[in-house]
Parts: sequence; structure tokens; C-alpha cells
Amino acid sequence: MNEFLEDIVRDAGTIGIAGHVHPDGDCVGSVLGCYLYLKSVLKNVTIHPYLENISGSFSMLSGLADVDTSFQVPEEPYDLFISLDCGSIDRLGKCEDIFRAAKRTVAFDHHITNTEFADVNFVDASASSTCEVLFGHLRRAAIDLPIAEALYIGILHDTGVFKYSCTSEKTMCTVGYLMSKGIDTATLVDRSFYMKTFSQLKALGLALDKAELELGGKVIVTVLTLADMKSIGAKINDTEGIVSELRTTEGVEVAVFVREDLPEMYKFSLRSNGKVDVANISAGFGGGGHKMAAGFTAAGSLNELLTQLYALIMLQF
Ligand SMILES: [Mn+2]
Repeated sequence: MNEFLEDIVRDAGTIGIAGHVHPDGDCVGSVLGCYLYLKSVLKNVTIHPYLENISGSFSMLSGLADVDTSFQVPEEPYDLFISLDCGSIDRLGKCEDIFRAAKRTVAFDHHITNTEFADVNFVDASASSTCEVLFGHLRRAAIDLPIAEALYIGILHDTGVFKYSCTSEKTMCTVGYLMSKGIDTATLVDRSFYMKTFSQLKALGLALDKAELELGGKVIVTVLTLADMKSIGAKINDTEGIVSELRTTEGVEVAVFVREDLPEMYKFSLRSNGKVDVANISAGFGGGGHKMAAGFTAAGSLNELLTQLYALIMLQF
């Protein structure tokens, strides 16, 4: 039997909650799910959620108005700080120092590369998402519709609408239970997953147009440079989901999407179709993630970085 979240936080009078930089669905869903749950089950406790620039895909979720996006450092350190969906402490970004200052720390995560940086770590690499891990620590009767929606969104995004191999029987049982709370699933799936802004659509179009096959067709790669991003008026968040589109190309083992975020500073997103462990490859560049989905940031010559990347991929063929 898992320990319940309210027992894990015990007698903390002040609680901070945060996810990772560039929050995705699982990060936003787990932070809000955790926040809404603690707010409903705890009395006379100050709970403060932090998230950076939240994508419009999550604007339907409850609790967003309470989220601190300015990363105000509290005068007094928190009694307890909860990290969600972070594989390592640096992923907390602007919250890293606030987290370090807290009297006690707890982390919930599902990254196989998790470094167990908190005082207490609940890490399950077999779980689809942090939302699935968190669900295992919530008293079911205390889960209301807004909490269920937040967790559902997290699982939805980390499973690519229940199609990635991380989707297990347990995942679907969790989702089934969440649905029993009355979620309008068709609307949520469309609004949070499939709906694109026009600039997201243009970024996807340009990325597909620029895609190239490497290593005999086993690797597909697309690079969007700063100039590309500027030409279509795209922002960093507008490229989410591109690498998953690349992955479904016939014959491809690894999909690579590269985005230039600063001059000669690149964000690599990798997806595998099963043979290649992209978490292992990303770790070689100081990044992390999962066997089938991982990434890293690297500076330098793009051609050299790609050459190194292909060499590492080839070792696994
Ligand atoms: Mn996640």
C-alpha cells in the first residue's frame, strides 16, 4: 500500500510545489493535481505552486490562477517542497534554490535517469507519467473533477493519447478511474492535445519539409534554426509534438528534432521506435529522459554535434 500524500507532507505548515523548466502536460498536470489535492485535504496550510510560461493547451485546468510564475523567493524557507516530473535538481530551473532552502523535500517522478535528489523520492520508471505515480499516493475519495482533469491531462500528454509503449494496463485503470469523476474526455483531448495554434501548424509544416533521412533511412532528422523560427514567427513552445510526427515515418528507428534556441545552442529531442535507447544516448550529452523519448541541450557546431549523435546511435544498431 502506498503512503498517502497527506501523510507524506505530515505536519508541514508551508508547502512549495514545482515542476520542470518548459513545462509539458505531465508537469502542469502533476503540479496542479498535487496542489488542488493538498488544498482540499489540508486545512491551515500555505501551499504555493510554481510553474513557468504555461502553454495555452492547459488553460482549461483549475488552479492555474493560483500559480506563481514570478518565482518569488519566500522570506522563510518552506517546511516542505515537492518536485514533480524532474529527473534531476537542475530541471527545477528558477525553483532550484527555493527547493534547496526547504527544510524537507519530496519528489515524484518517472524518469529512468532520476538522480534521487530529494530527501524522499517516489520514482517509478515503469509508470507512464508523474501523474500516474502521484495518483498512486492520493486517496481516491478525495479526487474531485478538477484534480481528475489535471491528472488525466498529464497522462494524456506523456502517453501521446495512450499510444506510446509506456501506456500500461495500470495506466488505463488509472485513466478509467479518473474518467469516472465525469471528465469530458473528447473535449479535453481535442483542446489540450490536437488543437494547434497557427504558428504551431507552420512550425510543424516547416519541420516536415526540412526533414532528412540519415544512416540508411534509420534516422530522420529535422533542424529548425533561429532564422527558421523567426521566418514563421514561431516560439519555443510551438515545436512541441514535431518529433513524434517524425517518429512515425516508415523504416525509421530514431527521430531527431533539433531546435536552435540561442546562436549555436541546440535543443535535441529524440524518439525511438524501440531498438535504440535514446535516454542512454542523451545521457552521453548530459541530458536524460526515457528509453523511447529523451533529449538534451548542447552548444557548438551543429554538424559536429550531429556526427557525434549518429556515432552513438550507430553503436546501438
Ligand atoms: Mn513526465
